[in-house]
Amino acid sequence: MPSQRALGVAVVGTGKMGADHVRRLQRVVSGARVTAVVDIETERAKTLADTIEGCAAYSEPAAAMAAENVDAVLVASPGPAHEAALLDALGRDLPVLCEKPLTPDAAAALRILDAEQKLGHRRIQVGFMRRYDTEYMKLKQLLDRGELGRTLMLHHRHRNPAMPPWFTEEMLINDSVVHEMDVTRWLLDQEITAVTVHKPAPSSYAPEGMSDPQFVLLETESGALVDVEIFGHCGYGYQVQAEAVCERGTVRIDDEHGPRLTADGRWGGRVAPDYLERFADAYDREVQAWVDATRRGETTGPSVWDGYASAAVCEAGVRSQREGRRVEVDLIERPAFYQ
Ligand code: ISE
Repeated sequence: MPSQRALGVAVVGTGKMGADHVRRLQRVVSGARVTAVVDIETERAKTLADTIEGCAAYSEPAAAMAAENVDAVLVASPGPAHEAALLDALGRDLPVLCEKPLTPDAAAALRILDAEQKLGHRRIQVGFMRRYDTEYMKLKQLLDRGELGRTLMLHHRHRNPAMPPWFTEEMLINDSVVHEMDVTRWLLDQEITAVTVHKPAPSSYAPEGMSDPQFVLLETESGALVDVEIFGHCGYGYQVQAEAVCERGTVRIDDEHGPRLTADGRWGGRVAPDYLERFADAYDREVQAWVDATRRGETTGPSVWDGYASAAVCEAGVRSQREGRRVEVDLIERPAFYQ
């Protein structure tokens, strides 16, 4: 692929996340332009394509990938649609940035893992954007330096103001806690071995059929314990916090994202309304890193192995959520290809 010209990207899925990535590719990131948008909602795709010069609308990912001006694919459709699009892209040896979750279940993730290995080189980066967030990156650097000794525990809090109407109880694990699963594996550089989901008496604002909030306990290979509070309907804003408890100190990342105002005998700041705002910089950095690596002919960042491993942890989490007991994670041995 010529590295001089801008990377032509097909964005698959034009919902909240896909539309934000289209804006980012067009206006924020350098070295790329959106040449195709894909959605089964054809009118929505067409309306978006019409705002971008040289961009065409498609209803099928495969048709967009066959277009001459498409060099790479950004997959931002709902999780169940990922597998087919990823297999199409691998079939054409096209570089992909795939939003999380890679796939909603581990069996589908394994099929992608096999297909990429058969291709013989990495082509897929998984969109775990927290790895590109400044605060998480600093936390990782601190833990990696080792001055604080081993990490014994991680405490995570993950609060959303409200979930969309189609959001299910399983998605609290597959769509939300999947971030903490990936971040835990990345920060501690080890796999998660077991999951236990506890459900406190639900908030009276929890929708029908969803116990909200939930408390998820992860165990890791080295015996570290990791808790995650996931709250889908906290009402007041989007808040993500983490604390590492190490042998010689603790490290916390939390709410210092904007100016702190002091007036009228009070101090305080603003809580972001959603993840697009809270993690805007992380998304920008993630997509820029993907475009840059792709133009160099490389694939970097979270791999299909990371996507598969977190899908396997999610599967254990959803079982624990249903059965109310501790569930061990069923993980294949890591292939040498992903070492
Ligand atoms: C959403 O899909 C995301 O990926 C957000 O990052 C996460 O915080 C939120 O809980 C999910 O619903």
